Amino acid sequence: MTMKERFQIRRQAVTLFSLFGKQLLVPRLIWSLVPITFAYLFQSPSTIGSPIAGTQSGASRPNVVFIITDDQRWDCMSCAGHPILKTPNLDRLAAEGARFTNAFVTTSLCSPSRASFLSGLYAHSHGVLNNFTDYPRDLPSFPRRLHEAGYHTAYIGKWHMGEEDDSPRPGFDYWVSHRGQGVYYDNEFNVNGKRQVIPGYYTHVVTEIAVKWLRQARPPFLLCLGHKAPHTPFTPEEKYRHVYDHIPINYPWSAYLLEGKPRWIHDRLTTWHGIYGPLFGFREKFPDTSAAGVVDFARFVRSYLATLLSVDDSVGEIYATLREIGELDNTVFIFTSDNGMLLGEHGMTDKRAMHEPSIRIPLLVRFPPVIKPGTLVEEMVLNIDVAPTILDLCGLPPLEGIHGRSFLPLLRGEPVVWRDAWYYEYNYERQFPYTPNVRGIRTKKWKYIHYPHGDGGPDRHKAELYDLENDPEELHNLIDDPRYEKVVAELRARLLQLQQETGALPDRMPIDEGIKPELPEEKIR
Ligand SMILES: [Ca+2]
Repeated sequence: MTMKERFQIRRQAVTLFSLFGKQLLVPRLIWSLVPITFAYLFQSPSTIGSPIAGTQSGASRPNVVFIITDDQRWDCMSCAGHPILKTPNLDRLAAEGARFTNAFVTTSLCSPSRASFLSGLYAHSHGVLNNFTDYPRDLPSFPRRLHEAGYHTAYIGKWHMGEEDDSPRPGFDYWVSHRGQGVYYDNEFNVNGKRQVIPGYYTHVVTEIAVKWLRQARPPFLLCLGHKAPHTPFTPEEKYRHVYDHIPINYPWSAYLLEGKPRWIHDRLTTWHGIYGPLFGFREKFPDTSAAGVVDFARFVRSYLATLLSVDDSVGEIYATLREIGELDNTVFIFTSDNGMLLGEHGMTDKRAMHEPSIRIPLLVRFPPVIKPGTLVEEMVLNIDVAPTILDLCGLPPLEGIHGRSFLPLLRGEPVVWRDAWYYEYNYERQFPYTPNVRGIRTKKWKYIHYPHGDGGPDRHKAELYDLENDPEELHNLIDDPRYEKVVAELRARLLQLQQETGALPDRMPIDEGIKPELPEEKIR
């Protein structure tokens, strides 16, 4: 029996079981026997009597490699058409698997998004609403579900939920991570409970640890690999430090076209998160609104891009290791990022806002038994969909009561009715007073964003409306145009409906204390 056939049998068994057993609480032992029983029922006559490889040990389930970068834009891969970057290893994943052209995060901020990836829940439900809150110890996650099903599990690299705690988290047999953001060189890691500084460049250090772990991992295994790159302060490794020095880089056009935009976007220009501000340390004298100041901005962008070359090398090493240990095609290989990054669009740096470069993420999935090479998925998928998809691919029961949805049918290329709208949320942070509270809805054609004050009263910032089909760069805010009143009313009603459906009401959020020029504390930058 081929891998693909075995996979289909398990899928059928699980689907059938879920029809009858969805509402039942089934002890884990019984659950583990059900797929075996159904698998026998669904075997072709020629295979009945021969053992199904690994059904008792779970060894026939696919492995999972989940690689997550930090702040990588959706277009920062050559397969996504980036004009400068060359990422042959990411391109190979896309060529041999699926690339999602419309993948988004429901909150464009590190910790809330990471918790959504793990749990399948919106931030208002998992409770990780800022970068200082840890993932709740009692909240189910896809790694824990895999661990409970017998997977050998590892978390290696940036975790970044909870600023102070680096101790091993539940659900992982092997743990190598650290507090907060970490540093690019000679980072201190907590290795299974013991702190040690590991010399070298972060991307390579975590890759080397991951490669070692993979060589001794017992299938089925789950490797979560969290990169620091390309997060600020962008620090390329030495060999790539000057690779883009010759590339001319300017402020994007949209930075000059702020007419019609809400006032807070103008106010942000000279802050920590604006193009005329300190650029995360790349500009010494600020604010600098002069044309000559673009020199600092160009260094900033080049450094960001160059950190991704090491990430691409890392993906190549993980790929080669999987092939070397004979597990490449039996591994669900996922590559993504926790959020995007504005590189000057609308005068913004950073993420948090609901504009496209912030909320879009790269998403690649390679798994030959299910996915045809070169698959392109255009439907709108979200970070909350990843956990249910992984469990679905592994033939495991879904996490209960989550918001995300398995996109396995999209990977298979099956016709399926998919979401046509989704809800976005971000809460104002006193530590980073450069973005208001954000609530919004995105459909294929429209995006409506508004900025509640947080006291339940009327909004104090202008809202935004974009026709994404005709204005994908979000240059023309249509909110003041009376021709779109009906569209806005419909989008507002749909937004409320989505909030109701995801349990986001009553909608609690901090009070917006305004956009401020002050810099964030050094240790949380
Ligand atoms: Ca991030």
